[in-house]
Amino acid sequence: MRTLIKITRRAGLILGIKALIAFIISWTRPRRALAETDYFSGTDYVGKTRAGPYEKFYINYWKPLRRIHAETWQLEVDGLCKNPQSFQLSTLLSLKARTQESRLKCVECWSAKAKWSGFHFSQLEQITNPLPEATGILFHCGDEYVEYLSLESLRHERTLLVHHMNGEPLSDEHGFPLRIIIPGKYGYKNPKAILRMEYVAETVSGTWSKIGPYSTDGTILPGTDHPLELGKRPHRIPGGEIISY
Ligand SMILES: Nc1nc2c(c(=O)[nH]1)N[C@H]1C(S)=C(S)[C@@H](COP(=O)(O)O)O[C@H]1N2
Ligand SMILES: [Mo]
Repeated sequence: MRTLIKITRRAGLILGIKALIAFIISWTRPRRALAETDYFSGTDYVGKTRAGPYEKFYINYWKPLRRIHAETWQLEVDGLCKNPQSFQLSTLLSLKARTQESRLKCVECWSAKAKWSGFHFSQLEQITNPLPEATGILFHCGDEYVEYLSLESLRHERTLLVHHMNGEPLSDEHGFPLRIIIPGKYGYKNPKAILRMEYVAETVSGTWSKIGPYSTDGTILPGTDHPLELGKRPHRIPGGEIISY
């Protein structure tokens, strides 16, 4: 009888220890996952602004953006690809880079020019290897902005994944740590503060083309532009990338 009590006690103790271990694992797991995806500083926001130093290059954020921490941020590339990857900023900064000048043209009339430095999408594509059914990428941004670009437009020679603007790392306002610059398309097709690039099989209407009467494709149309650094004087544009001023 005594040995039986001893045995059940021991079994009880083992069970108790096992339950405790399971509890500790379940408690630490979600916390670890949370730490991995918490890119933000938590309290300090960047909003939409057109005043002061931003008079010559407006800032557009759909929702206030919590500032992104360089140390915890990783670019997630996943979805329909053979080799989903997380990239640290230092890895992206070590990719072969290029600098080009181009004008960012917002569909709401204004435009502004800058020198952008970054790398071509083909370098990420070679590593992540999209599946044949992938047609484009859905960009998920820090302010919950979502935008889609076809693989064809991402492969365009002028498209850049940008980390520097005018020789400085991107400011939080202009999309730190990584944004797209695609000069032939309106600003809304140039997502900023990118967190995740998801290979998808279908064209998706992004945040802006859902809010306003704007095309999903976003190619700049013939019309009138009001460049900020040229006193907003009206300039006729033929459509596509603005190259004449
Ligand atoms: N994450 C994010 N990216 C974004 C936007 C936004 O609201 N959120 N606005 C877009 C629009 S409409 C424009 S015109 C450009 C403006 O870029 P800028 O703020 O660097 O001038 O950012 C684009 N990228
Ligand atoms: Mo815009």
